[in-house]
Amino acid sequence: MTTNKQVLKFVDDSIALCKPEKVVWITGEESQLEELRQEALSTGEIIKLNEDLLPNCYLHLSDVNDVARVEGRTFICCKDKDDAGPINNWMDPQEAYSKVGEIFDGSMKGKTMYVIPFSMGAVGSPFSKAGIEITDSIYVVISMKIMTRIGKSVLDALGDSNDFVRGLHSKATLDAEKRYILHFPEDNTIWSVNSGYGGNVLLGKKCFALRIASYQGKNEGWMAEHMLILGVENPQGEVKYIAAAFPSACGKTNLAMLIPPELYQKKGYKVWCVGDDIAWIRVGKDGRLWAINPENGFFGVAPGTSMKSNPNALLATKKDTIFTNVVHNLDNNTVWWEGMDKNPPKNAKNWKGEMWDCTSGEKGAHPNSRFTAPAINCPCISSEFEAPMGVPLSAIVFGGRRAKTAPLVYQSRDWNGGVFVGSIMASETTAAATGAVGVVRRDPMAMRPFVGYNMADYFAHWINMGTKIANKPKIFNVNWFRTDDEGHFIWPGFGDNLRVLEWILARCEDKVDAVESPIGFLPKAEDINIEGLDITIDTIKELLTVDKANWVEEVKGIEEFYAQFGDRLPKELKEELAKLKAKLN
Ligand code: OXD
Ligand code: MN
Repeated sequence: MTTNKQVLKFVDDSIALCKPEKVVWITGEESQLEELRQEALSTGEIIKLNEDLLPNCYLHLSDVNDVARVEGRTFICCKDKDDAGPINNWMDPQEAYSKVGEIFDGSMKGKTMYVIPFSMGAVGSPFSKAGIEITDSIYVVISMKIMTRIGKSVLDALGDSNDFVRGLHSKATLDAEKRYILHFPEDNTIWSVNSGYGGNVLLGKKCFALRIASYQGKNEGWMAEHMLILGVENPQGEVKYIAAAFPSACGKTNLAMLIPPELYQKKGYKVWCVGDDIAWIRVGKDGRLWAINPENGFFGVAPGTSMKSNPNALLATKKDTIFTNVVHNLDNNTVWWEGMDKNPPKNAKNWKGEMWDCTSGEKGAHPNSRFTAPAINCPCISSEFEAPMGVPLSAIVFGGRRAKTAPLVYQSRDWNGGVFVGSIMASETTAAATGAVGVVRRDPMAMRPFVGYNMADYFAHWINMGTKIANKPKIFNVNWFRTDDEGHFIWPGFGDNLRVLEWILARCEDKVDAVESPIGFLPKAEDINIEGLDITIDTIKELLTVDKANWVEEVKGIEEFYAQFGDRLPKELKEELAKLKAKLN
């Protein structure tokens, strides 16, 4: 399929190591994919769902010990330990190749090796990058078909270039003790073994598009970020784009596919989804930042997705979708999960494949069960989804789950102030889960598990990018999760978040004033539109308060977090922290 010598060498080396019985190059043709689906059906790796209700949809159940990303077994393997930094797990590359090479050795004996050429970003776009994933899993092949662009056209676009990521995956024996997700940023290489879970094995996603790409971006002058991208269309038909970073379980997919409140719909507002998880961002010729979504599909968390919470996501899963670890409704051969509706199926199997009694109190779907759905299925997918140069960003938004500290929205004073805001991002665990409200996990730019190098250098890269952008987007922080004294969310969230985005875009266009606070610019309460909402302006005032005592505590947490980076922390962030402290005094 190619004469690219480096590609051929990578495949030959992988064959020599894994010793498969057979090698199949994935061409991207539907007939080949259909053959593979048939084979996976015959072995039980996937189950065909009701063709009338869920055409071309499949159910896959993973091993019960293999249901999530494994941060503890995820490593950055670069020569110098300091280049991985204090947040990442580090392994010496030689040690990693040798130790994990032993696990790969012969791991595909008697099995077929699939060679998947894939592109992150539209094939041929100057923003895009190619990868080759080698795997022994048909589930990976058919999932990569949804999540990326695959096949011969990728190799044709790559030509003789050596600029591709080498991804090697084997399920091996699924031994959790020997599970490793290794990244060799200096070699453009990813090794993943003993897992079949999407986040560990769909190597285009977290491994390439975030960990390896963040390292490439630092060296090549662009950014790989854990961000959704959405477009807000106003009644005049103008679309402005926002990229937003939130840690897991803070509603990225919901925001990306937001349904405007009725009032806004009537006025003519629309929201378009460009991406729900990853953004690759470059400086355009016009001096603005331009972003693409390098992915081709959504790997979304199923539980909680409903016609109420996110109809666009649910509708995206109605065809051509693979469901993993959800409930199998045996009466009509469809799927179900907690939070889909109030009618759990009576005759059903749970995510472990056991008969499930919906009255037992046990969950039927795994909390991290997923749908893998093509982006083009989404009713609100942006017309610019495939645009080779992406979309221009008006605003960058950071956010987390904070009960008290962060106001509903605030704007940073400038770019470096915005980098500071991103660097101090944090999310709180909930009382229900831990028994203690306010256990803060620092998750800068929502990239804690995904920066492929030293996070201090990642901060420096952000600062440095600021010097290259003539027309900088404005940077904001939002918090949909402020609670009252009884622990109830104050802000309605979901579609009503558009009211906050409206203020953000008005700020970007200098159409609205703001008030100074120690942490940045706050909206005037009357500038957040509450028309049609069941809350008063006093509630908005409450949502916008910045409690000094809370922030003095917050500063202590930031200082502690920053301390681990030592001298590598950019002086600009130390200055921003000093400014904040001064303003709080
Ligand atoms: C994640 C995901 O874990 O997107 O962040 O799956
Ligand atoms: Mn994610």
